[in-house]
Amino acid sequence: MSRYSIFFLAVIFLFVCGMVQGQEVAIDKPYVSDANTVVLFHFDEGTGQVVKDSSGKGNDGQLGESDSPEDSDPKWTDEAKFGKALSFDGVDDYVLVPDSEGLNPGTGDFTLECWTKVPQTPTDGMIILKGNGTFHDYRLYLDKERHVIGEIVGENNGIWLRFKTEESLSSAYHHLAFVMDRDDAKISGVYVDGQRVAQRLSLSGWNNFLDQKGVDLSNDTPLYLGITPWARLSYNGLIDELRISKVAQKF
Ligand SMILES: [Ca+2]
Ligand SMILES: [Ca+2]
Ligand SMILES: [Ca+2]
Repeated sequence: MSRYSIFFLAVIFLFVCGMVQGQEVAIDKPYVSDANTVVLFHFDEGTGQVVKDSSGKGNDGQLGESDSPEDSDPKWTDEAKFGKALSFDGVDDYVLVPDSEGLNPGTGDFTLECWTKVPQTPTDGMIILKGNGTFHDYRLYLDKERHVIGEIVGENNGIWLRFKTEESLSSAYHHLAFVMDRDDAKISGVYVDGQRVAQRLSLSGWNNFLDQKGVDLSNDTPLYLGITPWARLSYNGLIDELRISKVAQKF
């Protein structure tokens, strides 16, 4: 094999490694869909009952309980990170995305991301959730002190893994991400504005981070944005640019 062939193969190898591990992604502009994107919302419609999935995977969402105007619809707003965004009232607003295979990461890596702006009054609530609270869920949410929490649930609701930031979120627009590299506790965690900030890893039912490896995070519930349906716990804040990817994203 010639030196050039070896060089060429090495370039291909590095390129493929990059694809598998995820390219570094920019957060200072609207997301662009790539091979790892399973759903992508720009929330730029500004009107109507549908949030359009720009990933090409057909995971469109609906405002509130039905496709009619109602109390549970979040409101369109110009107070966006890019273009338009959705405002959730902290009472009953949510977006529902029907279950699809692509929204289940299975045993693989994944990343949940969005931009959000919250009031400085105590607030908590779900931002991104797929699951029913009892098994194989993934979640990104805030607690009452505006700590950001990324969580997965195992075989039952007593088995879970949780990353929780130590700092409260300020009232500016922030980029949040929950990255799960199923093999690596140092890459996994909550990212704020592209930085893996100080946070605590808690486990219940698992003894260490790697115990969750191989657990299939698949369920048949819808994807919910802005609400914990069994508790009717609604998010109080603005959400813009939301993406789920089947890769541990790098920022
Ligand atoms: Ca509706
Ligand atoms: Ca409402
Ligand atoms: Ca937008």
